[in-house]
Amino acid sequence: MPRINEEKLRDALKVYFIVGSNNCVKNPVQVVEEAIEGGITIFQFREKGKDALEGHEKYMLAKELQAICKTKGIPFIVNDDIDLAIELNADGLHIGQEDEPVMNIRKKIGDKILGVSAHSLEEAKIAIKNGADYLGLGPIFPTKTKEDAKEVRGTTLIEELRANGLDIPIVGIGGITIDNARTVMKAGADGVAVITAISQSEKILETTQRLSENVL
Ligand code: TZP
Ligand code: MG
Repeated sequence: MPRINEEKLRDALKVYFIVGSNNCVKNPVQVVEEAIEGGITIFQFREKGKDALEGHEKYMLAKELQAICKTKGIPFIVNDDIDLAIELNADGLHIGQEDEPVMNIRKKIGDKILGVSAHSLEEAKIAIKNGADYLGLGPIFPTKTKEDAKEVRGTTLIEELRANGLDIPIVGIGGITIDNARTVMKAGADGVAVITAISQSEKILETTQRLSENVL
């Protein structure tokens, strides 16, 4: 399979739901099913932090969520865990600046979708040069989900990248909700990545529908 077409990826990134079992109030399988029903366009398995599953349990949940995504045609991306992404033959991998260099990862995963978190114009340029398919920029707004999150930047970095002619697909992340999603899109993002807004919602389906309406 060749690398994903940029325009196809841009479309897929619009409503990017990220979750791990420890972000959910309900059963994560049910959460993901409802989110898909509500209109998410891409999914990331991020089993990380306090109370995260490990080993076989992590693998089994990933496999189950991947199967659900597959039947609904939703790309399944794995956060950080390159071995898991390869073992499951996931659609892609998302890495941060503290992970292995982008160039090495690109060699290991071949044509899978590769997302990279970046926090400056310089990091963005390096990630693009070394094979990133899309960038995650954030935290845009305050978030409680990521303990080691960098300083809140608002939409300034998205704007800076676009002003410098970088047209790589971009998702904003961090504290994004139904109410502020449009601001992120207007700044030049192709999509919004959310954990809490969907996973902690009492009405996941409805929340996801409303979020989609604000970004599509
Ligand atoms: N990276 C930057 S902020 C963040 C990650 C993984 C957490 C996003 O979670 P939430 O709950 O949507 O703010
Ligand atoms: Mg990481």
